[in-house]
Amino acid sequence: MQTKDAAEVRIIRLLRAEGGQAVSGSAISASLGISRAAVWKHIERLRLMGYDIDAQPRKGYSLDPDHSRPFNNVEIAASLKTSLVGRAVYYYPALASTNATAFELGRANAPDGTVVIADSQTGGKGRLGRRWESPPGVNLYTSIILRPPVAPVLAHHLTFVAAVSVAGAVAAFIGRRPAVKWPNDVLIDSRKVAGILLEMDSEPDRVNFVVIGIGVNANLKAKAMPSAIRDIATSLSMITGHGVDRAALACALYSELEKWYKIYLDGGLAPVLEAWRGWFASEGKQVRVAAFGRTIDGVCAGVDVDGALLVRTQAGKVERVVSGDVETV
Ligand code: BT5
Repeated sequence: MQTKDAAEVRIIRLLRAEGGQAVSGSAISASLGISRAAVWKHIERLRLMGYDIDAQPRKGYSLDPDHSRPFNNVEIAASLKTSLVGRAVYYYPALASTNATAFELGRANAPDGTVVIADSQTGGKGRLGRRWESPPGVNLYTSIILRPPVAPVLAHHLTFVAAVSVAGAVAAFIGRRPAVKWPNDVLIDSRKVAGILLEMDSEPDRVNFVVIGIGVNANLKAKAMPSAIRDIATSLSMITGHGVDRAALACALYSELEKWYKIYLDGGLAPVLEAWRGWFASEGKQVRVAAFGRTIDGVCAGVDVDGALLVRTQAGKVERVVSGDVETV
């Protein structure tokens, strides 16, 4: 686990601030309040984590600014601009599911805003027992623990908080606007680039915590795409034609999430839904909804104040859908 205040995170920040110039061991030790031997130990560990740190006698340590940045919890904690989301960062090379690990951490009283990240998942989960393809080395798989002071029946609001956050972060990386599909997909050119899975631990009238699981296809290449999603998925790099720094993507996502979570806590769902509608592309379109073994065909009439999907059927009746899968037809 890393936090913004951990020694290795502070060393990376210090070295980065010098833009490749050397910082003496004694300056680092004074700044962090630790011995020079301890500084050396941390530098050794950082090198093992993939940081290209040079040590020169009498000059000190420097970090090559042009070297590609590794993807780990030090890098994420060092780049964070948030105060709540990411206050504790857990990184793992491989997990069954970041949501499952976040759930365990939540039960063990991990603080509000704790995040879990994995480079790969062996059992990445979608909704309703579906699978989230999670190959190593390319994408972002992260889960965020939040402890909102809301009743369990309102916890699904956080799906919308997450969706506007993911859409905002994705837009910043590709330089154009993605679309959100009700309730939880982010699409570019009708292909899925990100998915959101909300899980919660609650008592009858109180949410203990929610886990917001987010998967974003970042550097997945068309050729490497698992066959199950080849025809329906895309990635940020497929859209932009260049690679994405996953630590920067994670931090952009955490900043957006912190911003929208605060807006939700201060103003309720209304301002979040207003933003969400701005990304929603299905209103006025012919849709087919599969919900609880039932199929509803009709024209999408938007979402109501609680985020439920409204579908006007041919008979003129407006159906209200709280959970299901929507296809535009
Ligand atoms: C979702 O479910 O879209 C929620 C996905 C959440 C994944 C994150 S990763 C971090 C965290 N830890 C987890 O274990 N999960 C969360 P759903 O709406 O049910 O969509 C699942 C469907 O999306 C699958 O049936 C596939 O059709 C498609 N799919 C699977 N993997 C994909 C991928 N990498 N990119 C795009 N589409 C994918």
